[in-house]
Amino acid sequence: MTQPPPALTFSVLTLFPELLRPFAAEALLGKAQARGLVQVQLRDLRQWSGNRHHKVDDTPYGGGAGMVIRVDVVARALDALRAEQPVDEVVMLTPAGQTFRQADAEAWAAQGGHWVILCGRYEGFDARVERLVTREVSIGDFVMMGGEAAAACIMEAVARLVPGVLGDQASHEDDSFSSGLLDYPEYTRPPVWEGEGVPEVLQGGHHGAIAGWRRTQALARTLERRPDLLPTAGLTPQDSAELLRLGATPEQLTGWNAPEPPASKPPRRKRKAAADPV
Ligand code: JD8
Repeated sequence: MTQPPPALTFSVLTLFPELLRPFAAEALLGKAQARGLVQVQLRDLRQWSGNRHHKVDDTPYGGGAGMVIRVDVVARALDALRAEQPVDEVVMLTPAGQTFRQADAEAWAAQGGHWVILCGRYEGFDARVERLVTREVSIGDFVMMGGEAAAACIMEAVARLVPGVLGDQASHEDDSFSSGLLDYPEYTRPPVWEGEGVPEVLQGGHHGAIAGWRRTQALARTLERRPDLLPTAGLTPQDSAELLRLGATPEQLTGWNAPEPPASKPPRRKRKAAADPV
């Protein structure tokens, strides 16, 4: 029997493939690859340096600290990957990118195909690399030393949503951020620990009562910790009534007074086709 190709392939271009090797091999990603659902290829950018010293960076024009990764090196690497296998998306990881969210993980997993992820180091890439990519992504408003840790986060978030990767498909329907709310609290044995018991309702086996308690807990925790999520959480009229009872203001449910969320439609670049010669 011939196997279908993986639904999703990540080719990670990095100066430190060994940083990501154990991550790609372990747990979720390892199993998904073993089952042929997802593929992770780690590719050393130095392979395309074009010089015997494997040097891929140079000093910044205009001066300043640090080094910048050369655009010609990245272009050669992408050409080589394309010659092996058609590429659908090229993602540059950068603190200046659009923030990666659960909605993006869902969209990338549904789209599938071959995704190249560019991980920079040092001061990042020559600005002209922007012409070679379809997306620029950040994982959040904090500064890291390079893109590898961000690539690990993104690959894990996307791979678990590829059909068949998670054993229980229902289990990501109640994920926080998919439901739009934070998760309700979970408990396991022992039933009492250091004087703190497990809520009685969870030990009663009344499934309706348990579902109602969990929804209330998810609403209360979201109101307490992440009220910014409420306006887009897809609240039912019953949820809204419950939140008002929990002390939410009507403004917190509609967000009319909240700061603007970041733009949800990022500029999305597809590589421009070469102009036809006349
Ligand atoms: C890629 C180089 C380091 C970038 C000076 C120190 C993502 N959420 C995120 N935070 N940081 C990154 C990230 C940082 C990177 C590179 C991603 C490549 N650096 C830099 C510019 C300024 N430093 C990130 N995704």
